[in-house]
Amino acid sequence: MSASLIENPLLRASPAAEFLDDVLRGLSSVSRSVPSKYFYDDIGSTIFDEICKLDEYYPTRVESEIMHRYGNEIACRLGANVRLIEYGSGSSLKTRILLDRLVDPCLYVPVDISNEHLSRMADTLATDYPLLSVAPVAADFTRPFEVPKGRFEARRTCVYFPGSTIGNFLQEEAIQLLADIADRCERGDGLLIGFDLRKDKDVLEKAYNDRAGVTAAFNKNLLHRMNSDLGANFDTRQFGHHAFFNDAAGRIEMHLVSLREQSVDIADHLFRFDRNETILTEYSQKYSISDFEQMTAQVGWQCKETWSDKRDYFAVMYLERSSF
Ligand code: AVJ
Repeated sequence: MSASLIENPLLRASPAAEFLDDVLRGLSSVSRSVPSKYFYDDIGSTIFDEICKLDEYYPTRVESEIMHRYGNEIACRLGANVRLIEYGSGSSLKTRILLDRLVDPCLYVPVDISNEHLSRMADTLATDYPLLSVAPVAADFTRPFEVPKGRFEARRTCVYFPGSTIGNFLQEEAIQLLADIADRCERGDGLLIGFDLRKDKDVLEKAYNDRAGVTAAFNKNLLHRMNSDLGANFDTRQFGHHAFFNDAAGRIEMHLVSLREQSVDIADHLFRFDRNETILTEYSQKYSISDFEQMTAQVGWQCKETWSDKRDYFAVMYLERSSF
């Protein structure tokens, strides 16, 4: 372990009891769903990294391009001696582009729900950036968590929320989350956030239905995870992957489809599925820049600058905490 890695053994994200509660609740309701945060066990995080390399999955590639092209401007906006807190850090690949350009960052706090994945990534990052203090926090960022202070006083805190993860939330939940982040920030603190823009339906649907079937495997990993972590008995061959763009709502919806009538046991509960009945596993909301500006302004954020690619596929926005 590197000397600059600050251990934080007290936190463990998403214990099995919470997972079970959420699954039982989600499968008992009329339109069935499981929260998308449960995709990210160790295997799911690894499959997600594979998705990011797919030709069809443009968001990661385009966001990285934006970070490369405008990285110096972005680093300038954040300023020197920043404390960077990343929500849903995954493998921190885009963060490296930013870290390479930031002037003397005080502390990097990657927050992720996938414990094992997070500690491996924090370890490599601390080795690759020996001058940076890295304090990983294994937590579900939709719930309150403690943010480490670090050894040096930071000039400002900046929350980094890349990858269009915000798109996984319903708009009212997204607004709540952005308000919670604002609450925990001081005036002048920053938010650097990446979100996916609305575009041609065909491009969108291809991104969530890749030919190699990696997205399907990612979706179906949720069934495997319920089997291994909750002792469920899903026959994973009897469920299919279904992802489509819901035009009216402006979002991709991802479902698991029951391929026949069947029953599944989960911890003494029996769930019956009709043929073609679905479990909603993910929303991926596509925003416009002006929607996003309005949405954030409601909860104490002032947009300072937005960067996007030539085709307007993706946007990275820098905002500062204003007074309400
Ligand atoms: C990481 C949530 C942004 O919504 O595009 C990728 C997850 N799901 N392919 C997205 C995902 C299917 C991804 N986010």
